[in-house]
Amino acid sequence: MTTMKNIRKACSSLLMLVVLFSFCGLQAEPAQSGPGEVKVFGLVEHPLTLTVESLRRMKPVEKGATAIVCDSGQTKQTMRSFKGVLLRDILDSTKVVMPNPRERGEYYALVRSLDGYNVIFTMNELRYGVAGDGAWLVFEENGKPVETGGPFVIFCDNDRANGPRHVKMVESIEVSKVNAAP
Ligand SMILES: Nc1nc2c(c(=O)[nH]1)N[C@H]1C(S)=C(S)[C@@H](COP(=O)(O)O)O[C@H]1N2
Ligand SMILES: [Mo]
Repeated sequence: MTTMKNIRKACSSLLMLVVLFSFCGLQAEPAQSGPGEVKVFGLVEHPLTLTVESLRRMKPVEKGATAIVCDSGQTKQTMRSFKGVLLRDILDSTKVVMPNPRERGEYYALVRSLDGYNVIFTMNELRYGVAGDGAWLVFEENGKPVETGGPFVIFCDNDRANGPRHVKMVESIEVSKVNAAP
């Protein structure tokens, strides 16, 4: 009888642990990306640690001549080509946890850089707007590893002025939700 009790006790502790760990999966673990890595974390089922190698396996797209233009109108950088993966596809592959679809407009991805130049993209603009087709995590420019602000940059190639949302030295991408008042 006591053994049965013990087994039952052990089972329920194990269950508690499993529940605890599955919740931990949804916690915003600190983004300690190593060099050559971009951590994708936050409100996602499958956090990712992206590298050039893992991005290559995600069917990257190569695009042609592009200029980075500041909102002053000044051209900051030109490239003959770049290669990257859509931010939307990266986020979709992490399975963003969104239990209430009515709150979909409150979710965003915060792109952080090593020097603290950070940019948010909302999940709605990526899923339903033109930024979804233009926001790239770029790992190659002119057929080579990214030189200016590499190894990873994110920018939105169809922004009217694409300098402000051009993030160099990308460190991490955190999926989060605003604290909207009820
Ligand atoms: N990490 C990081 N990315 C950044 C910036 C920055 O200061 N740090 N400046 C932004 C701005 S305002 C523009 S216009 C473009 C080009 O900046 P540049 O003047 O450094 O070439 O990069 C953007 N990305
Ligand atoms: Mo700028």
